[in-house]
Amino acid sequence: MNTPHLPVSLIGAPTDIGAGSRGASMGPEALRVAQIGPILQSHGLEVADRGNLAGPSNPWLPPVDGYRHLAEVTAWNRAVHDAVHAELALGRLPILLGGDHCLGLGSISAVARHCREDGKKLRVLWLDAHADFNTNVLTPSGNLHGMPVACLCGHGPQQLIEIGGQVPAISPKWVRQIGIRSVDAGEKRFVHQMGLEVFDMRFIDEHGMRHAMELALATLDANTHLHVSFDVDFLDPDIAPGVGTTVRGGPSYREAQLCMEMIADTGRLASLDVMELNPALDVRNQTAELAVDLIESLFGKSTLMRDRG
Ligand code: HAR
Ligand code: MN
Ligand code: MN
Ligand code: MN
Repeated sequence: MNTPHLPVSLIGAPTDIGAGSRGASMGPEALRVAQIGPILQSHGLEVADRGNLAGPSNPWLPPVDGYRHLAEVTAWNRAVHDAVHAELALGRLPILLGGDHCLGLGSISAVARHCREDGKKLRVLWLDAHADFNTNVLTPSGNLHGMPVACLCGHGPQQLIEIGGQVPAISPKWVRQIGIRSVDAGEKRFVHQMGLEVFDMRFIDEHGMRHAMELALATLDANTHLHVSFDVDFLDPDIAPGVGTTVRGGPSYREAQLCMEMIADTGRLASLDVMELNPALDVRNQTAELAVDLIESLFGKSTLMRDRG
């Protein structure tokens, strides 16, 4: 560890309420089986596992007005918001163990609220194959895990967009998306219209992960709270098969490590989501183990070459 870190709190959110396939509800336990807590402790971090949040079960119903399970998604996101905000208020670094990515809404709206209270600037890094910027009109599926970024920016159902106490919870200017390679047609127009900064796989192919991350991390200062929302489908499915919506052509193991290492180097990481891990689709928990390996790098486990006094 190069920089001392805030004490960490693990918060499990065992649900697949916003997803198009079942199984992300088992994500928190798979991350624990992969030793997320003890491994972070082995690097000198103080880690408290708060256990799992509770919420409604998945009724597996079709969309209504372009949303699947809106009432249940709202209940889960309120629980996530309250839990994440409580840890931040204690001066701790929350790690949300998903669960599907609809819960990024509750998590980041809590982070945004905390930043307003603390007078901090917020930067959100959204590591994902998908932009998650759909609305009920644009969505091809009705699955709310495809909509959290739009909801955070104020575009979504009232009961979701107001969870953090202010609408919109965040400005699109605070977001950097990395690894994007699957965006629906209407969603793509909306991403451009709202001016989201996207480092898609084409950009990473042409300019490299290093340059993408230099730009995504530019202009951070000592007063910036850095939030990472890590959708495990960010990774190439050859190395990370255990997700519900694989998209080929994602970052390699080394590209993903570099991404995490460059975030660690900023010393600004203050909250984290680990989302969309689906153990029902994994092979011998390898995707959970890979996620934990990358999280170690995110917290500053560095290679020998970089370990300078
Ligand atoms: N864009 C598609 C939709 O809205 C698929 C979204 C999949 N999202 C996630 N999270 N897996 O990134 O249905
Ligand atoms: Mn604080
Ligand atoms: Mn996502
Ligand atoms: Mn995704």
